[in-house]
Amino acid sequence: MSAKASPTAAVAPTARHAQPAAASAVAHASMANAIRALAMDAVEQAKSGHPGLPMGAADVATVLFTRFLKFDPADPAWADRDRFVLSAGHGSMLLYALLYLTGYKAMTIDQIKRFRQLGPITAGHPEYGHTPGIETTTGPLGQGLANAVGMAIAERHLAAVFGSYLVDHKTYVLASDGDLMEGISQEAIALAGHLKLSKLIVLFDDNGISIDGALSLSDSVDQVKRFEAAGWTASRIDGHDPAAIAAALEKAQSAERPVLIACKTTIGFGAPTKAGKSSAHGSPLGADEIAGARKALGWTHAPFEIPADILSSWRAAGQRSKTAHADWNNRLAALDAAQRQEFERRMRGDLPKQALADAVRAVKESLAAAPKEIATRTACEFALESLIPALPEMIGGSADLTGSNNTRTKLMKAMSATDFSGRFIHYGVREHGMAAAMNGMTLHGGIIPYSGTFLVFSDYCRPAIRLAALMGERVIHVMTHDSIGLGEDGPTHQPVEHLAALRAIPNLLVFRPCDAVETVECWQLALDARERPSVLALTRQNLPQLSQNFLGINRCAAGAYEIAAADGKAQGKADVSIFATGSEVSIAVDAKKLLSQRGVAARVVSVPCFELLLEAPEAARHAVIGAAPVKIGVEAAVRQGWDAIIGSDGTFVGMNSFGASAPYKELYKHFGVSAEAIADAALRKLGKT
Ligand SMILES: Cc1ncc(C[n+]2csc(CCOP(=O)(O)OP(=O)(O)O)c2C)c(N)n1
Repeated sequence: MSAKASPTAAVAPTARHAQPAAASAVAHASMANAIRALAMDAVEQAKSGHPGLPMGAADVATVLFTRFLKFDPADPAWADRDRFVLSAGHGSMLLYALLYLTGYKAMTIDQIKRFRQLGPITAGHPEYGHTPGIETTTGPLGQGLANAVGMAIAERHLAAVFGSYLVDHKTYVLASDGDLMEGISQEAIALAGHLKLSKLIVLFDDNGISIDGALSLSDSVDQVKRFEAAGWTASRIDGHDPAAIAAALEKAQSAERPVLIACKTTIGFGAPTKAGKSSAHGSPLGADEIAGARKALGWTHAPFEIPADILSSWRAAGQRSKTAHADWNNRLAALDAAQRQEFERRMRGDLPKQALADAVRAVKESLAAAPKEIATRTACEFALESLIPALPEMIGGSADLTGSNNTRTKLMKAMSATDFSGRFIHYGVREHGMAAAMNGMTLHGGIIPYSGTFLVFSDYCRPAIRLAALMGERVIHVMTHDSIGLGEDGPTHQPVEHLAALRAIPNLLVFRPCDAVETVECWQLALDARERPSVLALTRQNLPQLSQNFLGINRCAAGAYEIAAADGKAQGKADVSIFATGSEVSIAVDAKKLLSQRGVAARVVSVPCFELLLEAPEAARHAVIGAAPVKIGVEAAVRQGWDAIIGSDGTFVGMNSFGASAPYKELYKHFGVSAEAIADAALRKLGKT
């Protein structure tokens, strides 16, 4: 136990910005010990979990939740609540205990007793959407911190748009050594420092212990200096001294930069032999150790029993922001109806349906009137020119590839530390931090973020994309230079396995449009997918516009559709079905012509989205896949995943090695992704060569 720690220390007098502590005589230590007891007892009962962090961070959390955090357990979705992110998600019992103690209805003592079992809302790591009051799913270290940066950006942007009258809250993070060791943390803190996100406050659980033992085994970073170097205000305090915690939080309330408070704590605080050791990190303490901890903490109560006076003090803390919430409701109600409805619409995540439909229609009409032979990345910019004014909630960006990704339209202003109303974020070369910040923006609400990078760098942000899919979040990643078609940059920049790898993530939509019309249709589908993230894989090279007539319907919605019918054959009677995506669809159409010259009737199916096709009802799926004796898949990428469409006996024309550096037309020839190769493969299969 820390020398300065005192299990009976009382809360310091209320400071200037802090809201009053619960009106009770219960000492701070008893309230913090309630967290410790619940954590050690729940982990013991589950025979699994992490008691060390909740026991160590209990003092910090108690001061934050009883005196600073603006929240209302009766309305976990209150738009202007402070956000609290437990980035060190393995310490989930800290958060579950806080939710129970402060009175979130769904978090009953029974849920705590069934920690980590199948069914209850107390999963191993906190999950967004699974448990009311959980702001984000954490587990992979560093993600929560980067999510919080996105939440803080969202707050600043919405405050700039709607006024601090309506949007004025803080984002608090509890981060551990592991969070700060992960590379993503550097991207996140650099971006936050650059943007001077002054309402972001990180409480670092500075316990010097990780799983392998003392942090000194692997780390010697001075975190205070590191954060200061990134433009933060940083300080070090005793994380078991409630007065010091309150004073630091108090100071943070009026900071002009993001704030790091490194709170020196003892992991497993109170445990007689395991405190301060990695043995307290991630396993039950055991009956003897728990008995010893109860003694040291002066906690005489039975497991899961919180004495009425302590519980009622905690519940009172949960009521602290009632007035602030009621005042905010009144301010919202006093707004003029149009502004209120717009704010509420955005926070619900509803699209402006008519405006979106009109924007998509305008793009499609324009493309029908004057077809464009352009790259799909350019088509994306063309679509965005209409979408951005129609959907004010869209915030774009790029990881330092703005000119290549075409994600910034001419009218978009960049967001900066002095002007948060801008709708384009220069994320810097920080793909992982970008994707995680985007998750945070969506979780905050009121924003639909989209990004830009090269498809090959999806590897650099995959963990955040996976979490967006797990959480069911609408974030849209524009990923250009989507194949060997990028040409001379060579194999390091040419994605080959990335489409397959992204398609393997459940709940993610991977779009690969074949022309300008499909590009705007895919954008529409990505925006409509309220609970799914999307990737738009777009080309660097120009492509012909295959659909030249205006069609009101969105053909990509089916995931696949026949873009060129077999000559002279009834539907479903083709000799060959060629399935292709993106830039390979026009190549497939050329192959169909070659086959026609040889008397072979081939049809071409464009497959802009595997997931939508494979999720379609069986009859619809069978209708579009058809029963041609020869099925060929064409994609300048690996075959993995294609068997679901062409069958294991199907023929695949694509890549089975990395790319090479050359002008893209030569590369297509070199790797055999060509109309001739497709036609030859079909003829061979038909026995016609
Ligand atoms: C990306 C990632 N890598 C590894 C882990 C597994 N893991 C969980 S906690 C932890 C480190 C624990 O040290 P610290 O973050 O200081 O937490 P504390 O011991 O203080 O609870 C690790 C490696 C993880 N959750 N996420």
